[in-house]
Amino acid sequence: MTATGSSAVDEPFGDDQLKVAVDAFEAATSVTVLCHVQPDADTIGSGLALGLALERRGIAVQVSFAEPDRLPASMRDLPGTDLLVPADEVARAVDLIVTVDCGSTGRLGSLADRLDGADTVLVIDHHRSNTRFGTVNVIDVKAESTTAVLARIFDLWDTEIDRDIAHCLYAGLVTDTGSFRWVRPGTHVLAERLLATGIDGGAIARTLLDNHPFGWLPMLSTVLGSAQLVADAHGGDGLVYAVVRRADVEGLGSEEIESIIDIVRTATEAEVAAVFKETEASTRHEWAVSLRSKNAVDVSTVATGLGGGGHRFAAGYTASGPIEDLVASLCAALG
Ligand SMILES: [Mn+2]
Repeated sequence: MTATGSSAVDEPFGDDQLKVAVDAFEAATSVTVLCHVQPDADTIGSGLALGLALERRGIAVQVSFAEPDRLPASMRDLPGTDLLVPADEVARAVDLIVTVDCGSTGRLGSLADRLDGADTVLVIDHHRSNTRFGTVNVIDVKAESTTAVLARIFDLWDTEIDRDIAHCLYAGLVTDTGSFRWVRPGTHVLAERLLATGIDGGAIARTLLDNHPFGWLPMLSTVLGSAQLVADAHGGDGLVYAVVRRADVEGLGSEEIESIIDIVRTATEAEVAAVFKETEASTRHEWAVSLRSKNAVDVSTVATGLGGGGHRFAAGYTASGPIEDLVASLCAALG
């Protein structure tokens, strides 16, 4: 398998590297767009925006993700959700599979088996840890979101970013930038362009980010009560962590669980924040771990070393065992 279109981490990402995506779209008559498991608004926003663009060109397209069975509630208002198909209905053979916001084949879950049935696999992403598993890879590790990468591809492809597509792209941009906290030159230019289509940026952000059932509040009380500070972690820079057991979050959705890290990471005394989330297989003590850092630590490297991946300041991995052991492993990995 020959990979093309990859970029080294510190090289500027040019139109020539994006053009390979346009070439792949123009050569295809049937396309599957795959989003990652436990989808967030960047992977779904990317999947639906691309699905809408392909559909308008008359190209047969399915958009899907392996799990859970239903789209998280906060994303059900996004345009293009009629393009979503259940995982077991995803075609076995197509010209082109496009994965969006997926750093590795593991992020595809049970749908990873579809990769073998495609002539071309195009990986569009911005994760630093991306394993470049496509036959064509368009991975801009400096991009704010995968939707920001797609916006540039659409321009090269002469695809109009209308209100529906802008809504999907903005969904990924506003969430992956943490409501425009993590930005770079050009981020607000893209945001302005999307807003100028007439989308309601305030409503989109509120729906995706500031919208929790009442049960979120007592859950936070319990979970934040578990928070611990390891002041001497990473040479005294500090680690703060909290533990989320299944019982704490019963009846709540993924958006509620994923919001916890954004509160934990605000502790002034800690450079690194972790949230240990107990997964379904609780008897085996299995955990999904979210990591965040502020400045000095590249948690993408830390998470990759522990079997996961992500971005410089936001990453994750899975592990099993008692919490004390997981904290010890994490502290050892932080050095
Ligand atoms: Mn993303």
